[in-house]
Amino acid sequence: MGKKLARNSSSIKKTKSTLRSSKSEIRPRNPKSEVARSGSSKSAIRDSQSEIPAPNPRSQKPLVAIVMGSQSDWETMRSASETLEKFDVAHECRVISAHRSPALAVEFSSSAEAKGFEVIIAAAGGAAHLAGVFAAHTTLPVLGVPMKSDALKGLDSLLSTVQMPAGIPVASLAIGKPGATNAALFAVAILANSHPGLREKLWNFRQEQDRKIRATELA
Ligand code: RP5
Repeated sequence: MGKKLARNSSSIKKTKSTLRSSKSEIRPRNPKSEVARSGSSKSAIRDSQSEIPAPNPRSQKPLVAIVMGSQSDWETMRSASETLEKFDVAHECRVISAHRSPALAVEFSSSAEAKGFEVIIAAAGGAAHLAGVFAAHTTLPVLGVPMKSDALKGLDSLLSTVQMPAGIPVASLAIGKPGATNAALFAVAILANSHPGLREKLWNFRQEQDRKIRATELA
């Protein structure tokens, strides 16, 4: 791994111009202004850290949809949004429930590909059907994030998300924030297949993690 990272480091230097040109393909901008939400007014959203950010209509088309079953999932799923922002990946965040708004879940998932989304991240807790319902209505990759639940600490969400019957796949991540962060990183890895600048950013991210571990000294 060390060798591969070092090799990649030199290739990254060579491809800085590639990175610059690919930025436009992924997205210029204020990432906070590019995510969508459902709920109250824009000013209320700006005033509250707990609210899902409002969309900027002038922004580039989002490539990733982050959907979650409830507003209560946002505190966890914020990590997915923040991770995508680090990679300058345009995304949209929405509350959509497989149970409480089933028609909206079908409507959004069925039209996601036509709208230009390339990856769906779906988070839900308890009897967590959201990722499975989305996967049933689109052939886009669906990454499921099980939310930590009060009753069973997320084991219910994990099993509901991961145990998809053969034929309709959902890629299930870890319970809670680690899963939210990794779902975003996984989305970046998928997008990197068709957006080459992201491959370089992913390697930079890995190298930074590697550097931090090597520099860690225990007191
Ligand atoms: C699921 O039920 C949501 O994804 C959430 O994790 C869980 C609890 O929702 P609230 O009762 O907090 O709205 O649908």
